[in-house]
Amino acid sequence: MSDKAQQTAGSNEAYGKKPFKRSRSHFADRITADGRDGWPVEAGRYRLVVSRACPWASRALVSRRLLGLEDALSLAVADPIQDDRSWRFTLDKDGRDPVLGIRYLSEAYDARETGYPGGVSVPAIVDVPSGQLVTNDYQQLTLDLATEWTALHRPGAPDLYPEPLREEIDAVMDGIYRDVNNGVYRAGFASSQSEYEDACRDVFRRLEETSRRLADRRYLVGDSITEADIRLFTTLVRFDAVYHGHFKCNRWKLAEDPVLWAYARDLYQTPGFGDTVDFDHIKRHYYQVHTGINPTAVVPLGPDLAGWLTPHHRQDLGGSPFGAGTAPGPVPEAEEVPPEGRP
Ligand SMILES: N[C@@H](CCC(=O)N[C@@H](CS)C(=O)NCC(=O)O)C(=O)O
Repeated sequence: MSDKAQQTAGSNEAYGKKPFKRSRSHFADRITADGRDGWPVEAGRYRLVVSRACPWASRALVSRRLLGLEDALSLAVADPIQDDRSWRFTLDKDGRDPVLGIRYLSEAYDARETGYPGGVSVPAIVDVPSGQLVTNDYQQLTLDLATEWTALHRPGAPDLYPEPLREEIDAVMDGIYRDVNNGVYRAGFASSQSEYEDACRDVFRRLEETSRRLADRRYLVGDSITEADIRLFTTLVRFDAVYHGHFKCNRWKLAEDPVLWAYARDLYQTPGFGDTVDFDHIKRHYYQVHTGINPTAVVPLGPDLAGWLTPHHRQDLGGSPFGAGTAPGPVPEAEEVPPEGRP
């Protein structure tokens, strides 16, 4: 297996002699309003493929809900447990995605580039008419949903990446990406004591700094939800369920930091966030797929999820979740998270 494939994040091969290094997304075409990469924004043309286990894919799930893109950009949810051909559609009837007609996401990668040697990752956007993968660039994907797909946003959609705040949002996201979103992976897949300790320290140093920032402001930047909150949320919501135990980020639990725990609950209870989260998929994926760090593949029973629904009182800090906009409507019936994945 190539170095690149060995170090594909999230795969069971991600730990080895070398330090954990996240690979760059190989397919970085953008779907834009002007179609400059050959992929114009178009209602019904593309399919978003996610795993609800994956934090990077979950960003896209939240953005799509907040922006009301459910009808314009359809959704395929992969089985949280990959096999040796990676992400598969075994949750669907006959093990095939009903729109793309494929059994494995890799088929869309193959349709785009024969013999692509890298890993298959989610999130991915696939062009339905050709069956080709368009992008697996998780960093750009949500920014494009916010800024390029505006013609298809629902009325009242929030501005998740407002121009005047972009510099600050980017700076906040940069530190959170390095030390938190990716930091937990660096800790979890560390192959030496010192690599683990460095990563774990970075995780908690940044979380403590973020907790101080959020003590007297409801959201990370400005007075409303932005892309920065979405990116922090997808790691926080997994923290006690998988990162604390499985990835050994265990200096403290999220539920032990009053500020971050209330912040995460506030977002969880905001339409568009918690209604995309499947704790069952999250736990089974991490504990059963990464058998190098959990050889028995036993999935723990805890933590108790009931706390996610308790009052957070963050509204007392002011701010309004959607700015001048409104909350998204209900989750489409076909996309509801099953009871076993919810508190
Ligand atoms: N596209 C990026 C980030 C997305 C990512 O890491 N997704 C994970 C799931 S959380 C994935 O699909 N990994 C490939 C695998 O597990 O086979 C990458 O290749 O590193």
